[in-house]
This record gives sequence, structure tokens and C-alpha cells, in this order.
Amino acid sequence: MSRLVIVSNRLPITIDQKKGELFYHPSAGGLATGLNSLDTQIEKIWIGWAGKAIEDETEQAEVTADLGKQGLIPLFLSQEDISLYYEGFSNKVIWPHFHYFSQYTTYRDDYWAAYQAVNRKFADLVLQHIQPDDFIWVHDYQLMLLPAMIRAEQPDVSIGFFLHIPFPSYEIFRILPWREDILNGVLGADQIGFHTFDYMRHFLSAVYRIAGYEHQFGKLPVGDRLVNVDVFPMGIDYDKYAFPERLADEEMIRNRIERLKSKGRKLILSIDRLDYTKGIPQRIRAFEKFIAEHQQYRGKVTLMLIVVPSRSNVDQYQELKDEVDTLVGKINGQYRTFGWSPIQYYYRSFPFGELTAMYQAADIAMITPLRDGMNLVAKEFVAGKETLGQGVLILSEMAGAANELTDALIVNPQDVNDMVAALLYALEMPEDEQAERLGKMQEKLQKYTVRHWATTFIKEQMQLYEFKERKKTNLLKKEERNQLVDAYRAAQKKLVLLDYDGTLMGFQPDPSTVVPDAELLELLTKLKDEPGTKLVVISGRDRQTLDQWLGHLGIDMAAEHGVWIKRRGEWKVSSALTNNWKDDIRPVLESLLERTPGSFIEEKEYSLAWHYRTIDKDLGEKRVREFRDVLLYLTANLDLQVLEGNKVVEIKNAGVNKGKATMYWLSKEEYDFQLAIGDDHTDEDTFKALPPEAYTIKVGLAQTAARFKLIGVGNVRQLLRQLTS
Ligand code: GDG
Repeated sequence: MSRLVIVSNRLPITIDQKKGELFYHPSAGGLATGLNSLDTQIEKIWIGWAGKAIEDETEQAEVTADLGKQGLIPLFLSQEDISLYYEGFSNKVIWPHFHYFSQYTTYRDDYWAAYQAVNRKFADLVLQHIQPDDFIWVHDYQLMLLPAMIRAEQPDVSIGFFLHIPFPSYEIFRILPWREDILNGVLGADQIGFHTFDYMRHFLSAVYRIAGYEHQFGKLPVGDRLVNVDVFPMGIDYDKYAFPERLADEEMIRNRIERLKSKGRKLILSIDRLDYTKGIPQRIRAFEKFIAEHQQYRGKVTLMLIVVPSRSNVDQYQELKDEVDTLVGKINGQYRTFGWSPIQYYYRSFPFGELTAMYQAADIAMITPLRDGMNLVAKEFVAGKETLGQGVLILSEMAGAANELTDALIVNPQDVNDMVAALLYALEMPEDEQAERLGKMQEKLQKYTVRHWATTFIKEQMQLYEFKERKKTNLLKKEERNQLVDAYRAAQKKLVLLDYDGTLMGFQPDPSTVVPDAELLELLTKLKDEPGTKLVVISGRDRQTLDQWLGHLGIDMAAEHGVWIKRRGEWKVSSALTNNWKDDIRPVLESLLERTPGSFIEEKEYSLAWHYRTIDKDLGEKRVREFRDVLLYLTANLDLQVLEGNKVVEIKNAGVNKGKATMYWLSKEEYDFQLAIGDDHTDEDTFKALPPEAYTIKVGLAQTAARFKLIGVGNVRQLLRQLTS
């Protein structure tokens, strides 16, 4: 039976020690709630740090035994691990950097070493406990190397990863010296989830630019695997906040609400952990400006400022605390009157009952982080208004939640005037507008709960595992591969047509460096020596390069997409071709080049090509679009064709293509088995020229005339190896 194995930095408990005895308190965070509400059919285990440095081995054994009964498996970290991996790399590198506070990013190798080592510890513990058919779900920024570490030892196990914080734009991400390792770590997962599409888009862009993997509709071919990248916005346990009296003392909640409302003032609520990402000083300043500018509200509004202590070992958090204290002191000092303090400031956390009483009592919640992955407080406040139906949410556009809570008053947290205007608008909003806005948001939150979030993530991960995706994209399945190999073995005369770049070899920024490696040469040698096999490499490259790299194998080849044909050791031009048109076309490509530094022109005997592999893909595609019409116009009367390949545009004689080259070999001999493999547009002609029963295989996931697909070069080589073994 498969199980769900959750891995997160912290286990959902806190451990207390009183008089030598251990006490365990469950901590009901969003994640724990979501997972608890998941289908009970599947067994769940949870692996994470116990939250406390326990060094004594007997005590560790005791904790492990106690927690094991609840399906929790603790990892023990030393004080040093905690300070370098958790407070160090996690909270002084990734946290600030991913929230666009790169001025706080600390570049220290010892933090990085500890991050790697602790991720390794997690991996070892996970590997001790998992079975091959388990579903593993790794959480958050503390464990970004873990998916690849698990994958290395358990290549077929299903791994999901969810990032709870933003993924920054490539321009920010690229600054990190450890960027590539971090990406490759996460890419060990089969499914990678984010709160919003923006984070997903930033991630895919970083993956493309740094690791070179290009996605199609969120599916990333990584080596021989297909990784699913998707958006899963996290919700809340709606009923918990809508009907808190079901969980907490109802009378206490009622008393608390009455007390909060007793002064008859409008209450503006602000709740966050003490964190520079939350925009607390900016919010206080906006409130100050509001009471300075709108005297009529003095004595009539109160800002309830709840700041929950957090990460007090990190310098910036202490500085922030001082800043908040000073600001509050200054404003209260300046505006306080007899019986009114503008800001009621609490630096502590509150039990659930009191928290929900505040949600209910507040007229306005002002939640204006400078950056926030999602922000659950905003959602909880809206749910908390279920019964009363009155209240206004002012929400930062920089919070992930702003994508869903579009009926809030959305503000830019750095724009103090925008925030002041929103406060005024909120205070004066008619009740029916309040109810309408809340109603719309509540409807969404009720539907997209944390349970929905966890279920969707896991369901999608399970579907991936069931190879549904493979069926959809006609990836060559194992049985089909075996059939192909059997057919090959059974046949007498076999034609094997292989494209070179993107099929036998991966792409490089500089095409001249894609020299065949020893493994490939050995594979091709074996294949050509297989009895009854005619092996042909059919490429867009010029014949000199092909000869230099593969000539010694003595195989047949087609160069320049079939302009040149090499059979029985001799090159021939396929038909009467001209190249006097080059002088007309070259200037167009030269002006393309001038407009696009970094691209380059390749001149072959009978064709001209413009390559944009080394520049930004979007820019290259824009240029192609701009120049396509000019080229088509110029080539129309010249009996030429414009071919768009993988990051290259090629102009050559019409009527020459890989399909024609394929026909050439088909006309020379009869074959009872045909196999063709290729990765780009130009290989489509090969596929189309072959009879329908031929084995045609496209490398990559794009639309194709081929019968099957393979993800990458690795799979192609695996297939060829099977043919020759
Ligand atoms: C990270 C991301 C993302 C707060 N004060 C009290 C209290 N809380 C509870 C709230 C809420 C939770 O803490 C805070 O969650 P947030 O989402 O607002 O923020 P982070 O802690 O920064 O969480 C964030 C989240 O992960 C999930 O993916 O949304 O963007 O930064 O549930 O209710 N609970 C109690 N007393 C308090 O004083 N009992």
C-alpha cells in the first residue's frame, strides 16, 4: 500500500520539557490541517525536525518512540545545525533573497555547507523510511536540495515539492552563487507547486536560463523525466475561522468581541509575524499620515497592531523591532489624547479564540506585506466575517492572496498615499458594498480550502505517477519499446535514420562544440555493424563537419538537410541546385545580426542559416516574426524555402528536405523495418516520407507527425543501446 510521506522542516508539534518530563503539543498550522483532512484511506507519515535541540541519545530515542505512535518521525539537529542551516542559509539567504530583500542576503559558504549537510541528513532519514511506491511531498525553502537527493537513490519514487514563499524573478535569483544547485535540487521532484502563476513563471524562466530546460505548458523535460510545474494556491480551513465557537469557548469569544468594540471606535487590525517582508513600518506610517490628514477621525479609529515574535536571533528582526517600537511610541506620543491612543501595540501571539475574536471585531484588516508567498491571515479575516457580513480587507498587491481576493481594496504597500486613500475609502464604505465584496471572497475561500489544496496537489502527483501524462503525449512506453526492438530483431533489412543535434547529442550554445562523445561513437559503431542494418545520419549540418565527426564510421549520411547525400563513401549533390541567390539573402540575415548581438550566421554550400541559440529565446522569436515576411517575400521567386528549426532559421533550395533524402534511401533498396528519430521541424519531413508502419519517434513534446515521442537524448541512447545489445 502506498503511503503519503510529508517532509517539512518542522514537525507539526512542539516539545516542552518540565521537570525532566517531555510534553508534546500539536501545532495546528495550515499545512497540518490540510493534511489531516485528506482522504483517510491513505496512510500518512510526517518527517521533520523536532523543533528543539535534543542532544542526549536516550532522550532522542524516547522522543522517537513517543512521536512514532502518531506517525511522526523526528530528525534531530544540533545547535550548530540550527544556527547555520536554519537561521543561516534558510533565513539569512533564501528568505530575504526570495522576498526581494537581496540587501539582506548573506553570502557565506559555511551556511551553504550546513544547508547541504542538513538536507543530506533529511535525505538519509527519508530514505530509511520510504518504500518505492510511496508518495513523498517535500515542503518549502529549507529543503530545496532534498528532492534530488532522494531521486539519486530512489530513481522511480514519486516526489512532490511545494514552495510556500515567492519564487523571485530571474534577475534576482541569478545573483545567488548557489543558484544552479538549488534549481537542480528542486528539479529532482516530479511535481513542483507554487502559490501563484507569477512564481511559477519566474521559476520556469530561471530553469530555462540557468539549467537550460525548456518547458511546454509547464511540463519540463529534465534528462529522461518529465517534471510537472503547476500553481496550487493554498487555502484555509474555512469553517474553523467562520465558526470558531465550534472549537473555542464561545462565551470567551463573545466577551472579547464586546470588549474590543466597547469604545465605539473603528478598529483597524494588523497581524503578522515580526518580519521585514510584512511591511509593518510602512503600514504604521500610512496610518500616521491618515490621522494627520483626516482630523475628523482622531479619537475615532484605533490601529490594533499585533506583532508576533519571530526569528529573534536574526539581526534584521531585532532592528525591525526597534523601528516598530520607536514609530509606535512617536505616534502615540504625538496624537494621544485623554482616553485615546491611536495605536494599541501587542508584541506577542494570541490563542486561537482571541485571534478569531479580533477577526470578528475588526472593522478593517490592513494586511500590506511588501512581499508574501500567500498570506493566510487575509483569508482568515475574510472567513471570520461569515456571520457578521461587515468588514473591509485592505490587501497588498504583493501578497500571493491578492490574486484570489480581488474584491479586497488592493494597494501598493510602498505607496503611502494609496494606503491612506484605501483607509479612507474603507472607513466610509457603505455596508452593502462591504457585504458584497466579502460575499464574493467568501465564496471562493469556501470552495478553495486547504483541504482542496492538499487534495489537488496529491491527486495530480498520483496521476502523474500512473503515467497518464505519458499516454496523453504518446511517449514511447516500455512495452512499445520492447515491440520495436523485437520487430528490429525479426527483420532482415532495416533502415535506421537518425538526426544528429537534439537527437543523438544535446544542444550547446556553440554548435561547433557538439563533437560526438565516446559513448555515442561506440553506439553508432555497434548499430552499423548489426546484420542487415543500414544506418544513416540525416542532419542539417554541413558535410565537412559530418565527415570530420562521423566519417570514420563509414556510414551513409545526409548533410544540409539532404542537399548532400553520402552513399558508399561518396558525397553527391542531390539534384541540380543553385547558390547564386545567397547574395540577395545574405544582407537580410546581416541586418538581423546587426539588430541582434549574440546571434550568428552560418553559411553552408547551398544554404544560409541564422542561429539565435545564444540569445534570449523571446528576442530571437520576435526577430524571426519580424523578418519572416521579408524572407518569404524575397524567396518566393527564387525557388527557395525558409525553414524554422530549433532556434535557427535556414534558407535553402526548395524541394530539398530530409523527406526527399529519406525517399532517396527508400528508392535504393527495400526494407522490412524502418526507424527514424529526430527532434525538430526539419525531421517532420523524414517522418512523413516513411510508410505508416515505420517506427517514427519525435524527441521532445511538441506536435509531430511521428508515431511516438521520447523526452530527451538520454532516452534515444537507451533505445539504441537496447537495439544493439
Ligand atoms: C508562510 C508564507 C504563506 C499569526 N498570528 C497568530 C497566529 N497566526 C497564524 C495565522 C496564520 C499563520 O499564523 C500565518 O500565516 P501567513 O500565511 O500569514 O504567513 P507566514 O507565517 O509568513 O507563512 C506565507 C504561508 O507560509 C503558507 O504557505 O501564506 O506567505 O510567508 O494561519 O492565523 N495564530 C495564533 N495566534 C497568533 O497570534 N493562534
